[in-house]
Amino acid sequence: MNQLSRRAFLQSFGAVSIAVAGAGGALLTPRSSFAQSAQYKLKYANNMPLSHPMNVRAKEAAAAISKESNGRIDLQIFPNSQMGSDTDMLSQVRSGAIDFLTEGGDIMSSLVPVAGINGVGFAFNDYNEVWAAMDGDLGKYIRNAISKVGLVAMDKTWDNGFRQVTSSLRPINTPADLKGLKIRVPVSPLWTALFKALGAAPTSVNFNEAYSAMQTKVVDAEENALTLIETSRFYEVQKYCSLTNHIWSGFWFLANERSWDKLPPEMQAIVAKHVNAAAMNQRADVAALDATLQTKLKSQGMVFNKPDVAPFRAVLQKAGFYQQYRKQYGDEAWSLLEKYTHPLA
Ligand code: X2X
Repeated sequence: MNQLSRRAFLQSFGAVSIAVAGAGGALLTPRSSFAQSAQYKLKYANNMPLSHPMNVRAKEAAAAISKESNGRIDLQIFPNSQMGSDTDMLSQVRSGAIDFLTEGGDIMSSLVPVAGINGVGFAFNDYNEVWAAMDGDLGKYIRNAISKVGLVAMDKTWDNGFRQVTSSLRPINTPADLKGLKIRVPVSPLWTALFKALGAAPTSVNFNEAYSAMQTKVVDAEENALTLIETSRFYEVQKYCSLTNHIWSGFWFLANERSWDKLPPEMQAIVAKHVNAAAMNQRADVAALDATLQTKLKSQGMVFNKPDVAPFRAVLQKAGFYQQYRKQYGDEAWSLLEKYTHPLA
């Protein structure tokens, strides 16, 4: 089923259709014996394939939530962009058509500019810096900004991972290798600006169309974390993987504020507890996969290289990229970022 007809199908048949329309045909939502009588039926959508740790852990959370609420809450999962593109789903969670969405700060930044700040190139050196920032004052600042647009962000950010550049044409060793490279980036002004500053030719494509953009050679490259490159089978349409770690990205677990407020406090507590616990497990899954997936991706034909990132940083500095974004995000947000990283601008 193509994307459009699948969406129309889902819209007319609702959550039940997950059993037949889910990628790979798997029945994702745990249909507990309570589900029929659930008082709170909550739709949670995401863009990741079924096998991604996000869906594995969300499924566990849904089961735990159902159990602890004695069947009063049924968290129905719509994975794999079944509800539409990233930008569509963001509109849907705002309107209340869906109750929960996990979405990247890159996509969120059209609505909440500062949510894009984790995408400043070569900011985070490692996961220690990332989680200190996102579980600390930077995350708090972003969650507060998110709360101003009618959305509630759960406390724990989910992991997408450190992003690497893949290409069907050539490995990226130096900034010169990026020159004119047609690279798919998420729909995010910051991502586009970053790759433009590095000399590439970025095109914004929503995630649900990224694979076909590569397959049809609309683009020759993309950038994502290894977990996603593997679970989304990008290795089928990309040959080289250059370990640039240029951006760390994560997912905000968002609730529509009205849907959230409809839940009594004790039900909110159950949802938050299990969703945040799932986030912590999902982080561990992604970190473990990140450490092992190179071997698997090599056996699937990918060729790896690890460039020195100093020349890439230097190009960005020279282009005034960091100064520009410092101005854009403001000194307060910027200093919260730099509190956890090295000085950037
Ligand atoms: O669209 C992507 O590449 C993704 C899923 O990694 C995000 O940044 C939201």
